[in-house]
Amino acid sequence: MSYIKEKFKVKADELSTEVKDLLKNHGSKVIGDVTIAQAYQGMRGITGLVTETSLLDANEGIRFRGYSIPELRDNLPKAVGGAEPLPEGLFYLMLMGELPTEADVQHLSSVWARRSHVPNHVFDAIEALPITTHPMTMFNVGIMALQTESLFAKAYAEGINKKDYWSYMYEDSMNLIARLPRVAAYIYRRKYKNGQHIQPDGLLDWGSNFAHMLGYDDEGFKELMRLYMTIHADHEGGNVSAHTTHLVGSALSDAYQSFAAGMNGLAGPLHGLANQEVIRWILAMQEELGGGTPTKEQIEKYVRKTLADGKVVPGYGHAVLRKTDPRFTAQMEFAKKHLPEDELVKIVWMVYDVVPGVLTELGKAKNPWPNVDAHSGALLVHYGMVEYEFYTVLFGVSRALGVLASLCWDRALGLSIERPKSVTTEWMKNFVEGK
Ligand code: NMX
Ligand code: MLT
Repeated sequence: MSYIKEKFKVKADELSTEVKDLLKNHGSKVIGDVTIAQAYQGMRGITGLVTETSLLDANEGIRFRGYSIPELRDNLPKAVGGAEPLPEGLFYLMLMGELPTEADVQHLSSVWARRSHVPNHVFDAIEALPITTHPMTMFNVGIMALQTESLFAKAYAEGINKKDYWSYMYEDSMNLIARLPRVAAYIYRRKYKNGQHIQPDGLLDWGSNFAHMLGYDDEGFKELMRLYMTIHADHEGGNVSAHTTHLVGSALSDAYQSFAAGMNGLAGPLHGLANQEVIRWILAMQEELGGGTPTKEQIEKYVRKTLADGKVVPGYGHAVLRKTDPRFTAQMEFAKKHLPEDELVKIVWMVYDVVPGVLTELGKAKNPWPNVDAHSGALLVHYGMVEYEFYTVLFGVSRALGVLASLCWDRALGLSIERPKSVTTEWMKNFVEGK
């Protein structure tokens, strides 16, 4: 057993004992009430899930195992000559609950490089789809085709003790994380670069190898990928992709099936697809205005038109956050350092000056501030990745780090199949009338 797996097992056994004690001594303590509004309106604010990897504060934003994004940028190991955290380090932190050493991160880089082989039938499955297929659909077909490799599914079919589920989930999760960049890069090169594929470079770290296979060997893009893969990885357990992965996993579906389910959620425009929508929205605005950089007045007019047309302003608002997303701020800082004169980035910043005021004035959106998706596309366009339909696949590769670390914990803690109670509107009416 690898030393990381052994260490995880020790930590998991410790936490399992604590959870058993919690349940035995305090299992019936009430942690919240549920209102009728919450039942109809997306269960907002209901505390009903346990996710170890990260925790979201409405005003401060995400903390991964207690570390904010600025703290991660300071404290996680970096590539030689680089300034952004290596995503391997974030995965280690989420899995283990403690910061990795440089050696831990190097170990993970080489383990993932060794496990990154993708069987040919996965590429064949992607090739069978029309070239016009959305990259997120190709991504999910690729993930589902990889399911043939699930060690958990094989072991379960042969009959294993439930005490060992975690071990197979761990192996599947590590293999899937190792393979995803290759699948994603294959999709990108197939759809946008005439199928001219680029072989992996096993000596690179996970993020920069991904950049390399996509066809971007520029050091700036590699740094962006490391930052991107780190900040999109997790957003506590209730967001659609994390919750779906956990929910499907609770049925003992394997890592491939559970993650694919989560990715179908990420593909929705109110969730991860918003990052493509932001760039599409800005390009449409530019086109309508005849190109170039719009003025703030023109942006405001376009925002009001978007709202009047019954559409959302992509990249703004959030179900939980009530301030500017620190993931937006991290990307803004990256842009200020690496590409302060970029025209599209400047438009993103002008939009930031305008949209919160308009949304606040209209008073409907509970959070007028930008989320992570408001900035990411402009950075990618700067380095030449203009194919915005692909952006959510990048988000998905990153999100694997958080949701798969969580699935390892779900199995290690032996969490139950998820099955909340539902009621009908008839039931609600009777309840209100005291029947
Ligand atoms: N533009 C226009 N209207 C908005 C926006 C926005 N950006 N954000 C919220 N509203 C509306 C919302 O549609 C709702 O209207 P109605 O009552 O007619 O249904 C009203 O304001 C109240 O919504 P909230 O309670 O503030 O937001 P909710 O928690 O329901 O939804 C989002 C959160 C993120 C889905 C919503 O803010 C939104 O649609 N934003 C734009 C899409 C986006 O950027 N999504 C990405 C989120 C981050 N991610 O990657 O997942
Ligand atoms: C996420 O990263 O998952 C999004 O910000 C959505 C959320 O947290 O609900």
